[in-house]
Amino acid sequence: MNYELYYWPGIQGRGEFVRLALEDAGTSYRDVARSASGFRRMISMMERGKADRPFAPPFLRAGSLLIAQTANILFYLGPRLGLAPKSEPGRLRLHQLQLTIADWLVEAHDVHHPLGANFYFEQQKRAAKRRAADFRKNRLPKFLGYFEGILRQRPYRPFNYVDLSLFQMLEGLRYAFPNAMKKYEKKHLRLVENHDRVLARPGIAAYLASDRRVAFNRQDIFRHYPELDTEK
Ligand SMILES: N[C@@H](CCC(=O)N[C@@H](CS)C(=O)NCC(=O)O)C(=O)O
Repeated sequence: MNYELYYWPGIQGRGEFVRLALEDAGTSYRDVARSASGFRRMISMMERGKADRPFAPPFLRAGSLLIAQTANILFYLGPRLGLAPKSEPGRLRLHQLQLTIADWLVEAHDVHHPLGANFYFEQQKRAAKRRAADFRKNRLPKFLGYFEGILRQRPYRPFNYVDLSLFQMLEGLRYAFPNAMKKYEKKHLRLVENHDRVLARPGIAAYLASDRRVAFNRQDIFRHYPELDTEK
């Protein structure tokens, strides 16, 4: 299958959750919008007046299928890449976890843009500080604790795309909230262990060392603003 991934160039964003699955499996794919002509194609695919046009990237072209929504793309790719069970209960279970990760990701984003994505960070800094304090104190440990518990209950489960996404969540959270994460990681050792296990996978190690892995930056979903990672 010739997979074509469509996602904004210059950031990891939600595209990264799909990229990690493709890279881990060693599947060849094209990151279409990283070329100027591919970028224009991505925009035109969203603008066309077709009922099945995607609302937003990432989306994946797989033969005649055009699949949008990160969790939906992984639901499709999982069994094909050997990163999900083939049984319906197993697939639904993973999909449920992936959708919970999607919720978590939105909250991590909304810390720096609590009023809305169309306002600059500087225009919503005060609200962002309040939101960040609540995120660090309540929401972050709640999500971490939930997934720590999941990993603890099923230590010998087959490796899957949720493990890759949890790796990415830790990567992003460590970048955005280094102080908070330093504290929390001590209590969430299964998540740290999962992160290290993913790092050691050959496909992922090769990907992270390549120029295909874009560095985190302040255009991305995870952003580091020191004032959002401090008690004061
Ligand atoms: N729930 C969707 C969200 C897609 C999404 O919000 N994509 C962002 C980039 S990461 C975007 O381009 N949004 C444009 C918009 O919302 O107008 C998913 O998980 O794929």
